[in-house]
Amino acid sequence: MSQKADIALIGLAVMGQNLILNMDSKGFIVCAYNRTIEKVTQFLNNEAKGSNVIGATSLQDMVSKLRIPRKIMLLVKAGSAVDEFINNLIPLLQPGDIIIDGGNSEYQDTARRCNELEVKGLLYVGSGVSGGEEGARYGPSLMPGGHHEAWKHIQPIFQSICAKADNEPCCEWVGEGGAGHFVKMVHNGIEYGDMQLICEAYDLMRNLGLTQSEMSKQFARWNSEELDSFLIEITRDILNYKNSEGELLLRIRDTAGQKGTGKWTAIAALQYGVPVTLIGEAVFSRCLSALKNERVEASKLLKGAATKPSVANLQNFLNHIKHALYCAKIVSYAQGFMLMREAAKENGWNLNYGGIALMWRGGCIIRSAFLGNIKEAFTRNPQLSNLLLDGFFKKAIESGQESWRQVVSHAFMWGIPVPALSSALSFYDGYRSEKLPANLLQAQRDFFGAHTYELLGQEGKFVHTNWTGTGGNVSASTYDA
Ligand code: 2AM
Repeated sequence: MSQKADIALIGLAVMGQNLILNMDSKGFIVCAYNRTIEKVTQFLNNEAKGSNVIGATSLQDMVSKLRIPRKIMLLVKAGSAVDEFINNLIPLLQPGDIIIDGGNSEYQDTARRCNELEVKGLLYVGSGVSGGEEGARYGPSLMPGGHHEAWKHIQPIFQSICAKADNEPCCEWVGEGGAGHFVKMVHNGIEYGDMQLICEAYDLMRNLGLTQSEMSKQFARWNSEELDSFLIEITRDILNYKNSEGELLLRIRDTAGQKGTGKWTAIAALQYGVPVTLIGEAVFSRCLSALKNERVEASKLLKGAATKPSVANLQNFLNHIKHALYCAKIVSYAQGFMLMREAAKENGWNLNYGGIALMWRGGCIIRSAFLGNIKEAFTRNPQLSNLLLDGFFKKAIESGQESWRQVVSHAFMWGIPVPALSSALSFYDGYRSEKLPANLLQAQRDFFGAHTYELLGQEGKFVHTNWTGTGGNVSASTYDA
């Protein structure tokens, strides 16, 4: 009888194949399976040729080839395919066996599956996997959550195959239920935000007349400073990329889709009531970009600003753009962590925020030096309520905010859209405001709908005023006009 496999992996699309090869290269024996069985043979005869990977011809065959407790990882399309596999696996498994979903599942689905499998005595893990094809093969960022009992069984595999940053694994246990997939969702939302910020910086620079090669040089410089990150690095290379027809970027259509986890992050932000404005703007910017035909028509009809983009000292302004990008990025991450904190409170997750920063520090799309700074902030103060209050980031915004304000106000005067840079600045100004105009809002609500308001110094006591003298004195507690 040949050696039993350490883990099975179902789903031989690009992520699944690369994760298998990664596990194999770390000395684990992996059993590969796929709905379309021919793909197993194809994989064994090609990509996995010469490896220790074994194949399975059916789920029964796969289950029989696994060590106990069995560990089965799904990398199939999120949604019903995951439920189908789980349902087919249940009768084949024993209590204590572990099913892991490494796809981009919605965190509520993961929480539900955890509950369903718990009843059957099975352990369930929903794990975020980030880093794309390359990450999956050589070291992804992994964000596992679900039944904690499963962690000790999968930890050796997960922490061996994941990326390492500063010699530490970019994979830690995240929390109960859907916590792992929630954190992955926020990661993707932050990725949307980072990309939008970079696009806005690019838009400003091209409007100021910089060539692609000049912009590439700027990104190269920023990549050697505090903005050092994978997304800045690839932007540098994209701007430099030429094929036989010249610069490729110039010929790419300016429309983007937004159907994935970025949108879910914005939805979660609204559901939890957390002002994650930058990611929201990043999603909406994609929606606006998709209205290409309407924009083309509108561009012929609607006039913009009278002032043409130009600056007296270009080098100075480019430096302002860098600071604006950096300050807005701090706000975006602060907002993302605010969302995780609120979700943790509501779902009873004990999230380790420094650990999350470390998981994102390497392997994934948002990997950056900046996440090292966030990790350090949470090491300095594990109870840190908001990143903006950490000494390092507070100082960074103090030194960059004049530049940030210059950039946003110039962009407005020039008529260049900077929704992420500007909404982040408005958030910053709102967050640091002792007084916001919501007193007027409360008065308006009470005026037209008798919704009541609180008086300063009498918090918790709700009163109603008959503002016009003609309405009644009765307040409305349920009516929402
Ligand atoms: P396939 O090769 O048989 O299509 C990514 O699409 C992966 O998810 C592939 O391994 C694919 O299997 C699998 N997949 C997609 N939809 C599925 C479904 N409804 N049931 C099972 N596997 C599915």
